[in-house]
Amino acid sequence: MPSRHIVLVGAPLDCGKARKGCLMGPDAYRIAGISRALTDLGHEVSDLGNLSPDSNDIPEREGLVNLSETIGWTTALMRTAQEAMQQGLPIFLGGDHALSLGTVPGVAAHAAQEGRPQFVLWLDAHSDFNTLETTTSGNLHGTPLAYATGQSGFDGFPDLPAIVPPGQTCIIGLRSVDLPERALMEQTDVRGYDMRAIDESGVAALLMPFLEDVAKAGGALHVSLDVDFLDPTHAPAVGTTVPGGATVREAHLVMELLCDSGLMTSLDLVELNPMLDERGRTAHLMVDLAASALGRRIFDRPTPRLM
Ligand code: B3U
Ligand code: MN
Ligand code: MN
Repeated sequence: MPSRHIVLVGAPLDCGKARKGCLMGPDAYRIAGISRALTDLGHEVSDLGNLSPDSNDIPEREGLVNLSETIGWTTALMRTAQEAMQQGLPIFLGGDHALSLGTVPGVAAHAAQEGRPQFVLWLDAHSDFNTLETTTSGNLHGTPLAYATGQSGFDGFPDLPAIVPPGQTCIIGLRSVDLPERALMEQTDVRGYDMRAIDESGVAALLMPFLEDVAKAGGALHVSLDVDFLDPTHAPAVGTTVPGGATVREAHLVMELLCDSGLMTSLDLVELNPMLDERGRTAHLMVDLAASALGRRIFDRPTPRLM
């Protein structure tokens, strides 16, 4: 893969749910050696350090967890994501998945300026397709994909600088979806693949048609990797473990195919809770996956045609 300028952006946000610990995520990735892993692959790496949320006077709303702080992170991350896209390929080090309320609209705004369609690959046990109206937990880390695709029900959040059309998103790894978010998803043409689909056809057969669509459209591709995409036996450091997730190899294959495609333009690493880790193994696995997406491999060889 050609050498890239990779911009690390620490976003220690922990407001998207009640259980604390994700704020230590960015430092865990640094200690697990993310910069070194990427410079060893020939990339130039800049670390912008850790961001803080904007302040605002938005009142809290009953039934929603940390609304004001989440909106403060959203506005800060939208701005920073758009700026970081001008410098290179940003990797947003979370932080819980509420981070993507800011990163996805921010990168999409940059793509719109360049006249390119923005695509999003969501690797997650959950669809994160709740709105402020449908969420029963009140946890806003369960909402970013609905927000970024322009669903209604986000009163108080900033107007989107650019909407990602649902048909330009693909979710892989699903095994926990609430009924109202499923109903909302089904009204759209978002592509959602559950674990059964991976079992039946293999992850490559699900991913490749999506990547071909991105390539044909000349699109930008944002990848949002939630730790719980992985099976908790391999990645225990996450608050919401759901058994039956992706294996280490399935996750690496996704990253290797992304690398071969040359299409990825930005990446979120989210939901790592170092308090729940075992000797740093989840942080190291996430760093290894990022390295696979950016060129780490045993042999150089062409991607076989899968269809
Ligand atoms: N859909 C549920 C559960 C959930 C979503 N994302 C995570 N958990 N990590 C909710 O609370 O919205
Ligand atoms: Mn998620
Ligand atoms: Mn999840």
